[in-house]
Amino acid sequence: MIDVQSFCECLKENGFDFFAGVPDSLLSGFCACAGEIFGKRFIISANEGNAVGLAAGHYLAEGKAAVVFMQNSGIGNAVNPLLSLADKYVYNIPMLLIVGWRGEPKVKDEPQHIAQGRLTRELFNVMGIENIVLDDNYSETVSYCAETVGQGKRIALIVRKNTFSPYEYKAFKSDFSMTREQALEIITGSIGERDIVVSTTGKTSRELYELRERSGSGHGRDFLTVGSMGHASSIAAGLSLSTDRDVYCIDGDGAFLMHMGASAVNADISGDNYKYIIINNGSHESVGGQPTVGFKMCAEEVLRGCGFKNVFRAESVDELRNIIEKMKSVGKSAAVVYVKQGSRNDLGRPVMTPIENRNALMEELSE
Ligand SMILES: Cc1ncc(C[n+]2csc(CCOP(=O)(O)OP(=O)(O)O)c2C)c(N)n1
Repeated sequence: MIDVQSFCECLKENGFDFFAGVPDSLLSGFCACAGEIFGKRFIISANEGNAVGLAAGHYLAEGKAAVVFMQNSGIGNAVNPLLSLADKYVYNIPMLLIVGWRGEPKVKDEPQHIAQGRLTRELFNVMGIENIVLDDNYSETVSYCAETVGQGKRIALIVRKNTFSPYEYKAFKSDFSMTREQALEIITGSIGERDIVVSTTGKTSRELYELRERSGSGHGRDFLTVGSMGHASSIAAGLSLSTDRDVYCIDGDGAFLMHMGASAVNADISGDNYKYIIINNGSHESVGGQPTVGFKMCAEEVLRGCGFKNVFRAESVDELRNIIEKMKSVGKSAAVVYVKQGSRNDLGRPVMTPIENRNALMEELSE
């Protein structure tokens, strides 16, 4: 196991002092520690492609390679700027990529990580980006990376599960009273019995799954967006166009930010049965609690600007109950629910497969 503090110091000694990326649970110790050491030069970007953009801007201004960090799920978001901006046939921007390897072959992981894990190194290979699996011998590896970026190239460090030591994240604490799970309980308990719920990536979907198990209400009206972070809102919008049932998307602030443009299109195309709810905890809580800009911006104003005429805000249990009643009657609407960070330590994972989930929902919708 690599001590994250020594690893961050090693990066610094080798000239890496600017970071941009989207956090990952395998990188949570690294993100916590690097955030503390590098302060404003450690940026949590809205998506992984934006991180490549930030790294390019940094290189243009300082002539130095930045570090771009991500979970391997985010490679897809980064491919376009890696190939059409940073590639040697375009602007040839050097950078060091640090990539969490979910779904590593032969390591047990969730279905949404399997293909991505199997293809991770191959994807870098076809992009012409040298990639090395990080091991305890990191000091030599980091100086090799410094040499490589010094030659104007891109190089990736692939990080296995349990590579980095844990590092206590000095998370900010918000004063909101509800937890995400309480909010979910209220929402699912207040909406109509036939309504469909599309939930976002991470613990939201895991909590929704457990809530349905506890209440015995079945999973047939839920679509758990276990992967493809940032796309739950579009899945819900697409679905809502061909059903007369109300369709609730329960999103996270990190996921909303990742593909924020989708909200403008979804507000435009959807009908009165589309109900969009962001549960805003100001962080990427599912992967370690790294901050988003969720509390620095006004998501309600953004949603209004996107074309939702009815936008609500809730900070307490009573307010949430109230706004769900309003959402049921006003037609197309959106809401931002402010919650504190945190989740149960004993939170499980769905035992139903994604295909079973898909089939149950499609059967329900055909009734
Ligand atoms: C494209 C992509 N990047 C990163 C991840 C890793 N990831 C899974 S859940 C999550 C955090 C989601 O944050 P938010 O939407 O705010 O929900 P919260 O966990 O706070 O409830 C991240 C970064 C991912 N699954 N996909």
